Amino acid sequence: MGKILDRDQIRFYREQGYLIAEDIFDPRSLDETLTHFNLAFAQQLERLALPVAAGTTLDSLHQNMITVFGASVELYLATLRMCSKLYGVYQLMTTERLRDVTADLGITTPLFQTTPVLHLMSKKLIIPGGYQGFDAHQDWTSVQGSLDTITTWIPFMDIDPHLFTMEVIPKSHLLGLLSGAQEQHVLKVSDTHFTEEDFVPICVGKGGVCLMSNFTIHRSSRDGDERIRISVSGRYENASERSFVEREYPFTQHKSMQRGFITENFPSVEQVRAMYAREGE
Ligand SMILES: O=C(O)CCC(=O)C(=O)O
Repeated sequence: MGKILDRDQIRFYREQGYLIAEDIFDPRSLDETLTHFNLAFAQQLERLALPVAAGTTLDSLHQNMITVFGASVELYLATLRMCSKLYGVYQLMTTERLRDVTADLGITTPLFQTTPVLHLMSKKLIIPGGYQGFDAHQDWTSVQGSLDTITTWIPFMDIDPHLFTMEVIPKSHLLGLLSGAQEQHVLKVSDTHFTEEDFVPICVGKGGVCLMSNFTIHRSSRDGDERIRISVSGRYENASERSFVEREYPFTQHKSMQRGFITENFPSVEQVRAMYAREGE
């Protein structure tokens, strides 16, 4: 028996290709991370002299995102990109209880090929011609590492079926790798492999996680109201899975770096010195 999951939960995961585990994260650390997301958007609004919304963290975050989005879609995307790299997001991924749950499911030597990804769904934040949720896909193609890789999907709020949640097809992992068509972000699984009725909405409480095989068909639901849904999705891969070892640790994702200056003539020597002259600030 595992440290956190019982035998029935482990069996459920193996048979169904997904599992919901509640009470894995301290809700306060989820809230703190949301506060940092909100701060990131508020800082940009202050810089642009635009109004910063007050209220509960989630409502003000949603409103502040909408205002930044209205001012500049580029800035909105840049701010979201930055948010996905914040400490709190990494802290979630490395939470000991999450590590233990994945160990219960067989990830003996966890590794992270990818950085965590934020998924955000809101009717008021639809990028023209861009991402607003994913069509039916399997996650294998995005990493192609260990066969037992687990997708971890962590929401920042209680998730119900009308919150643009993620939907999965139980047992679809046992179909193996399926044919489909490459889209911008995912390889869309051909709809010859499933019917609409096969999908099950993932409902998980704040503090919980949905764990899913890399072969489980899933997609973003189109069923949502005026609320915002934010979740962070990551991959627990296994450095000791036999085929991964035999295939000599392959990765799909590679590091790339921009050489040269992003901002010309920045920083000046005065700016550098001012940074170190802030004693007692
Ligand atoms: O959050 C979503 O709507 C989709 C997440 C997803 O497809 C993924 O993490 O692979």
